[in-house]
Amino acid sequence: MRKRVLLVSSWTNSIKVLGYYLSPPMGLYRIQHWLEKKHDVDILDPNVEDPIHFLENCGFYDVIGFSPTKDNLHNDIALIHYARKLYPQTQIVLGGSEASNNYQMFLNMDIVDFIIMGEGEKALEFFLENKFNIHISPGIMFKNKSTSTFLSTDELTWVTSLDFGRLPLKEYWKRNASVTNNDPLSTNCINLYITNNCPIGCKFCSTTRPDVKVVGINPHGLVRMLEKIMIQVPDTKTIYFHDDNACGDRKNTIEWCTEAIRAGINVSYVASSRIRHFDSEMLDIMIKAGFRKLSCGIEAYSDSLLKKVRKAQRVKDIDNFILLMRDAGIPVHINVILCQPEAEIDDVKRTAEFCLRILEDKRNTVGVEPYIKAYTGSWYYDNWDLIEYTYNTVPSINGTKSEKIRIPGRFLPRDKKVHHLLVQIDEAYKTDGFFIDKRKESYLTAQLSEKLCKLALELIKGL
Ligand code: B12
Repeated sequence: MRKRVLLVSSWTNSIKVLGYYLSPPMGLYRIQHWLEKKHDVDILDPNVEDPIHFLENCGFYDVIGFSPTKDNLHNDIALIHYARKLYPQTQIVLGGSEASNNYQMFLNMDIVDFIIMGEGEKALEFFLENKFNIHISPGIMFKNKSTSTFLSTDELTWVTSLDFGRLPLKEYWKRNASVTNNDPLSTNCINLYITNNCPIGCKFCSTTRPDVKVVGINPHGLVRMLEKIMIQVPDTKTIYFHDDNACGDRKNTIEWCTEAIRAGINVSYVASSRIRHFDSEMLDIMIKAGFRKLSCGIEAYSDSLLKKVRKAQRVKDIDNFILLMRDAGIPVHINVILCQPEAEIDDVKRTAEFCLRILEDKRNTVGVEPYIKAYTGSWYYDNWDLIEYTYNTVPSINGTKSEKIRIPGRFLPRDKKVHHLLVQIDEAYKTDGFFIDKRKESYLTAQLSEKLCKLALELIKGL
């Protein structure tokens, strides 16, 4: 029987976060696309449409699925309460990274009927068709991020090729441009995700799955999809592959880039991938296809810290990568985290100095986080004792319950000096005019990086 389903993305509800919020919820659009033939699925994106007004006027849905994120948990929970109040007969389900990893909290709050873990396409389809069978006694906990609902290469290829004309891209592009000052590679940019699963196992990551293989879209299918994007959304200037391992399959990357060159697709590409995925022959073809920047997680410029954090790369790999990119003439975006839980002061110093060297080439950008944000599902969340929590208030919507919820904020460093440095950086964020002004409005992490690295190095001198 056809069911009416509403999928709701995470509700930022803060002008300050719009800079981060650069993309429509591609995961939910993917599920909609997957279920289209069998069910009527609508998407509510609270960041472009007033969710309260929508819920009050949308009528009954058989199932409402929420996709909460940690940063917006208070708003997401408020909407869940309100949906429950308006439609007590509707089944409320949760999915996505936060729900899959923080399931215990949601179950304890007793606000949802089911939590659907992992990739949502097949799992939600089974759920809607009652192809699940739970006969367990009360009190039994059941956690199964089953790999049987993972998509295969062909399925991933099909489901990613959405009707792109349906996405509210123009609205996101407008906001994006105002935060990035029309930076060419962020203007009219579509974020895509062409692989799933990351097996690396970094201790700070909440989505890594060391037990599963990466599945990627097939090269021919990817080129057909790019052609489709350029027809459906002809203003597109850049396609940003946001994967952890977008170029991890060398053969596939060379194959699709070669085919895209032949097809004459006129768009720029940016991709995030590991620093060890590239070589000069591959880069040559990628650049000819239209790659204009590569983005990699460096995390720390220190072998001992990289080892501790289980990042499968060393300083020598980082140096090789930077040289390779310089020779190829392609700029990079790199991400690092300064005051990591297991960092010593020398690790922070080397990392900050490294960032400033990278920034000497003005085309490069660096995202510097002062600390590791705490997400459930990561190794640190399960194993680190120094976690700082914050409290947020779930707002009441037309009489629904308002309550305080405890959110994991960040992992604190063990080393006394690194901890002290972090406290001083916190202080500078509150007192230094540059940081105050920037953080007043929507901004990108990369816009603070140079100043933050210089500040850290200055403060380290005084420790
Ligand atoms: C691409 C990406 C972005 C892009 C685009 C985000 C977007 N709006 O789509 C950009 C760069 C903009 C971005 C920004 C941020 N991101 Co981000 N991002 C990702 C990344 C790498 C991939 C997400 C993605 O597109 N996956 C592909 C799609 C198809 O999958 P999906 O969205 O997960 O959806 C699938 C399943 O999760 C599931 N599902 C999802 N929702 C639901 C709901 C239901 C009902 C069901 C049944 C299933 C289901 O089914 C979907 C289809 O299979 C993930 C990490 C990862 N590897 O997943 C982090 C991730 C989602 N981001 C994260 C964070 C923290 C952020 C930022 C806050 C970072 C920051 N600056 O501080 C911002 C804020 C974004 C926001 N306000 O929501 C965290 C969220 C953690 C959490 N527990 O809340 C993640 C998990 C990374 C991490 N481990 O820390 N991000």
